[in-house]
Amino acid sequence: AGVKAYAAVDLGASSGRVMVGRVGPDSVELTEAHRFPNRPLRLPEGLRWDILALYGGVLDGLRAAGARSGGRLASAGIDGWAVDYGLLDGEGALLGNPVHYRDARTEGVAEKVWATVPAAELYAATGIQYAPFNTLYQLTADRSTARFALAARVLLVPDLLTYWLTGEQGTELTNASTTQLVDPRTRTWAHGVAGRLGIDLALFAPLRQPGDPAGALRPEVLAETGLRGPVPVTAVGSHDTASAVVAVPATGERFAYICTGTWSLAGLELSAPVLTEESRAANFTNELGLDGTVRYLRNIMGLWLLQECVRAWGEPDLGLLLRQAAAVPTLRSVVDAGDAAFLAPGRMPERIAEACRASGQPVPVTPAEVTRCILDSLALAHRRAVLDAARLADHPVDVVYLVGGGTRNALLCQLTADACGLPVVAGATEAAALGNVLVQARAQGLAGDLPALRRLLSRTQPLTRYSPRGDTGRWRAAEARLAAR
Ligand code: ADP
Ligand code: LRH
Repeated sequence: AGVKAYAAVDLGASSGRVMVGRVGPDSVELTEAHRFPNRPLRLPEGLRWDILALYGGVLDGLRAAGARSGGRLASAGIDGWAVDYGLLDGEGALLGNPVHYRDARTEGVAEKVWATVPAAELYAATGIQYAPFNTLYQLTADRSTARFALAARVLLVPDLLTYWLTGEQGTELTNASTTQLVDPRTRTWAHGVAGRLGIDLALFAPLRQPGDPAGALRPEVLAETGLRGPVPVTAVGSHDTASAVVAVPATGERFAYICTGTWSLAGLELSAPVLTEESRAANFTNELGLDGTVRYLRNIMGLWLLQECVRAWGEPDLGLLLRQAAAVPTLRSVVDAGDAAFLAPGRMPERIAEACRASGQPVPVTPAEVTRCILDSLALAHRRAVLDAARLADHPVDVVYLVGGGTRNALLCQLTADACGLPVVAGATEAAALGNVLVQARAQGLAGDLPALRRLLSRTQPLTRYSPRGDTGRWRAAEARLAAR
């Protein structure tokens, strides 16, 4: 009784998917309606997202979601990767393909920004960790382009797709926080920073909170997807990581989480930002979450390292590769999985080998050895992020929750438990979609604060537990080795 169907669109850097969530007071069921590749394209002008192909995937997915729900959806919501945006002209037409955050155009831009607003002041005002692709730096790089001169609006990628589905424009708060133009204390635009940098905040549509209405599917969209209207669209935590953190099946307060997919986002949920200089030096970010929360976390390069190697090796079977990697001895060599040197695509096995050689460690040669080096390095980076976050925020941690596609990698889950010296609970592989549907369900009347939503998940979702093996001494030593370099 009281069970309704919701469509969650989740756009990851490696694939987009549309999931159907059926949610009631005591049940949550998620099934995949449609998955489509997200294939960035290298054009003469640089690396670009194929945004129209993604929109096509969203429409196909909504049609498939409708087919699974008798043509009736209680609502739909979109989340996706952070920081990137489309520019619209005065008539609302898209000006070119959105630039990919791995594009090289932001090289050297941060230094120019810091000449006007020093990095320390930027952090104190926005709480966002340095990454070359933060929207602030992308907009700064964009400002000298011909298309920017025509731009009347900036829409972050999930907001852009929401606009195409509904005809209504807004800027959802959790993703807005990744622009580095939001003050995490007031949870609204950082006018001071924007003003000093000459960024016109009127380019952004008004802020929306997760749970706010975001319009309804346009008649053309209903016709194309075969859905019966009206279908309201809900602003969810439109940053995929914000939605994934909603779906962490925690039952207490002393937990850390790691969202593992293309990226690993590892940290804590807090009620207030940590804006100290020590926190900045440790490269922790304060992104905004549901219900007034702060996502205090570190961005780690994540399974991107493995994806790029697998691509270079001609897409071998991942299951076999991971079984072979499990047989390689632990911690022979590690690289810094937080290093921005691994951001750009291409030559990944070589770049990892070079990093090992340069630091005087054994050079991994076979795909199994390289894979093991990546997974050990990721587990070590997870350890450092969890322990650093706990220390910097003065927040004890007894358990680490893993969610996202990386939970399908049992070796990574086990190594993370070993490295952290803490029990690991692996939850949903499609955590972002799960958090997305819960926020929609709540907007449609499901009762519950964030802890209650999480308890609902802990009762209804399959969880896998990993206990730490052996002593953490070896991981501590590897951590010290890496820090010494
Ligand atoms: P994103 O949302 O960033 O696109 P996902 O959360 O979907 O990423 O995670 C994708 C990653 O999950 C892949 O790079 C891969 O390493 C891992 N993964 C997916 N399926 C499997 C599997 N069957 N076994 C092991 N790892 C997997
Ligand atoms: C993960 C993610 C992450 C961002 C990165 C650009 O998909 O949204 O939180 O930092 O993409």
